Amino acid sequence: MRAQIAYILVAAAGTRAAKYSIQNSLITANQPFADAFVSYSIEFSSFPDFAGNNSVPNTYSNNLLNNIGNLTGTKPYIRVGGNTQDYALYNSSLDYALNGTFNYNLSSDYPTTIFIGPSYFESYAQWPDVKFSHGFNLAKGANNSAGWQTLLDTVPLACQALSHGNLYMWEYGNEPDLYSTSSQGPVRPTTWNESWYVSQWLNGTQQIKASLQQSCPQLLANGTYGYLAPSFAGVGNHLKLPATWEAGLDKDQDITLLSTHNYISGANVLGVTLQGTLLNHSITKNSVNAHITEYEQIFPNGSGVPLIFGETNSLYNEGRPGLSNTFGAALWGVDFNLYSASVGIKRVHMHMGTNYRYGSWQPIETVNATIGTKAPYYGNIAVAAFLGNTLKNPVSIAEIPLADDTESAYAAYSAASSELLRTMVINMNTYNTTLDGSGLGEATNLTARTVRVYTFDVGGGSIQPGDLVGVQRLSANGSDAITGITWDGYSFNYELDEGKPVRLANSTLGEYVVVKNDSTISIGVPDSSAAVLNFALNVSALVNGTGGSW
Ligand SMILES: *[C@@H]1O[C@H](CO)[C@@H](O)[C@H](O)[C@H]1NC(C)=O
Ligand SMILES: *[C@@H]1O[C@H](CO)[C@@H](O)[C@H](O)[C@H]1NC(C)=O
Ligand SMILES: *[C@@H]1O[C@H](CO)[C@@H](O)[C@H](O)[C@H]1NC(C)=O
Ligand SMILES: *[C@@H]1O[C@H](CO)[C@@H](O)[C@H](O)[C@H]1NC(C)=O
Ligand SMILES: *[C@@H]1O[C@H](CO)[C@@H](O)[C@H](O)[C@H]1NC(C)=O
Ligand SMILES: *[C@@H]1O[C@H](CO)[C@@H](O)[C@H](O)[C@H]1NC(C)=O
Ligand SMILES: *[C@@H]1O[C@H](CO)[C@@H](O)[C@H](O)[C@H]1NC(C)=O
Ligand SMILES: *[C@@H]1O[C@H](CO)[C@@H](O)[C@H](O)[C@H]1NC(C)=O
Ligand SMILES: *[C@@H]1O[C@H](CO)[C@@H](O)[C@H](O)[C@H]1NC(C)=O
Ligand SMILES: *[C@@H]1O[C@H](CO)[C@@H](O)[C@H](O)[C@H]1NC(C)=O
Ligand SMILES: *[C@@H]1O[C@H](CO)[C@@H](O)[C@H](O)[C@H]1NC(C)=O
Ligand SMILES: CC(=O)N[C@H]1CO[C@H](CO)[C@@H](O)[C@@H]1O
Repeated sequence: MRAQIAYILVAAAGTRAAKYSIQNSLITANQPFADAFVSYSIEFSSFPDFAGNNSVPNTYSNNLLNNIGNLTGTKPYIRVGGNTQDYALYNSSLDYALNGTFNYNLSSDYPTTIFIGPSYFESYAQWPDVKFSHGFNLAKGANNSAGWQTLLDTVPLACQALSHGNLYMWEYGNEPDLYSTSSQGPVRPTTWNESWYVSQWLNGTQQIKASLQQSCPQLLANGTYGYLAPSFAGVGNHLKLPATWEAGLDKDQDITLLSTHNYISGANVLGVTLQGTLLNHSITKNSVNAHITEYEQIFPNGSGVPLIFGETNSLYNEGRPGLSNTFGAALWGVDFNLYSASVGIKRVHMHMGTNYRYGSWQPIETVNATIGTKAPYYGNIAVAAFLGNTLKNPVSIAEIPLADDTESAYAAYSAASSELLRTMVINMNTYNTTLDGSGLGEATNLTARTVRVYTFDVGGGSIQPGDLVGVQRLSANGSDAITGITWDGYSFNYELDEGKPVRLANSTLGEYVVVKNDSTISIGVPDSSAAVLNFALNVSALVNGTGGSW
């Protein structure tokens, strides 16, 4: 699982006295999946909004997925699930996709009483070349006859919808570690424990398999059958992952991916701030590392069922406006995803739903939010571009340790040749440009924006003094910006070309730096922005204006 890379890099902050030296040590790098590291999780009740149906497909969402596919070689895999998968019952007479009823005492963001009709499954046909997991209802499925009947009724519908080479995996139950404690209402008594969960999970998944044998036997062939599980909400809840594994969760050897969920903190937790909570590298590391520590309790050698984040984002309870929807959250997303890759998380599904504050995009117009590409999406694009086309050239990602919590850096190496492909610096010092960081209006008392200079020693490999190295930037006016964000001069806004890439005329084209005689390379990175040194980019094409990085 771990590959050691013999590259030596020295990163020094040119504007400050601190010198980051990791000379004479090996960088530990990890290789994420070559397919779809950048993936999404879509709230079960919002899936029809995101994907559309046979009469009204959501082509805007598809354009945004194509952008990532064009960068990495694989469109994101979509996990359809979340809290609402465990509320959904099937109604064969319903002539539209989903009848959701809100109980504002429980949540104002998603319905907690849900019926789905046959047309719900049309949504799986709207995005070419995308693989999906479908989340079955365990909370009700293993609890009452209507729930069990829903399982029997929907396996044939889901498997037919996912019989076109578009099945990613199955899922049975969302965050069952919280079933007896859920703030949206407990669905199991306090005696709920690991072995009880395992017996219900095994019973239900055995039924799913039996139903597939009846309805879609081809989906039991050649390794297509498997689960992402147990989809626990986090580390240290009422049910524990190691004890669940010990209790025989994988007795049938059908768990293909060990899926766990993560949020850094909560939308309504007191004291949460952009700089103190999200744009803090140690907090991000600790949050991710807890899962690695837990995983190693099950697989001490780090090799076993691969570990993924099946659902994750910044702040649970759907994010907080002014934090989760800002450019700062996009920078957090880059740090979170690349750190995860560097410690062995194989794939990351960023969660979203209609009107969610942390969503990468809003798929339809509602009274609560305008349709459009949101700041976090630009972070997803930056991660995709940093990994590059991993189908053609799989990469290993290493964290380059820096001194401060407000900055981080990563290196991407070719997994095959160990050649250094790209380096990214994320400068997470906040910088406000709106009125008191509100996201609205313009600040009247702008201070100068600090540019920090980072120097890397790139000697010892194929990179030579005099080489031109392409620079790509993730930029916005400030960490509080919620619009006007660009990656490498491109906008993916809905208003411009329905989410397709549009190079802004006023953006810098073809920025590059030159490797110095001492084999170092320096790059200035403004506060609240990220920059990629792309050693694999054809800079002369850019300089001549004959090419673009897209
Ligand atoms: C991106 O990929 C899609 C689907 O493969 C393709 O139709 C589209 O032309 C590509 N767009 C760009 C800008 O490369
Ligand atoms: C099922 O759908 C039909 C048609 O819309 C409706 O009349 C019926 O009340 C629904 N049943 C439930 C349990 O919601
Ligand atoms: C398809 O989507 C449109 C737009 O959301 C909606 O009006 C229509 O009812 C949907 N059709 C079905 C069969 O769900
Ligand atoms: C939608 O669900 C609500 C709540 O269960 C129910 O009262 C209503 O009849 C349902 N509507 C349809 C068309 O099924
Ligand atoms: C919400 O809570 C209020 C106050 O406890 C209660 O009166 C009301 O019936 C609840 N609503 C629902 C839908 O449960
Ligand atoms: C599986 O669960 C269903 C529904 O709760 C139940 O009817 C059935 O007896 C269970 N089967 C086993 C083997 O426990
Ligand atoms: C069903 O849910 C109820 C309410 O939480 C609980 O008391 C009961 O034990 C559950 N039964 C099963 C089989 O999960
Ligand atoms: C969405 O808008 C409706 C209507 O204004 C409002 O009742 C509801 O609380 C809003 N939801 C959220 C999550 O803000
Ligand atoms: C502008 O100055 C005021 C008064 O000193 C201060 O309260 C506010 O936070 C400042 N705004 C920004 C964006 O720095
Ligand atoms: C930016 O604005 C936010 C919200 O008002 C504030 O908490 C933060 O301290 C400000 N940051 C800077 C660097 O001024
Ligand atoms: C660059 O162009 C875009 C799109 O036309 C515009 O929204 C933005 O304000 C411009 N930026 C600057 C710095 O002029
Ligand atoms: C992923 C894969 O190879 N799927 C194939 C499994 O086998 C069936 C038929 O047996 C094929 O249709 C699938 O394409």
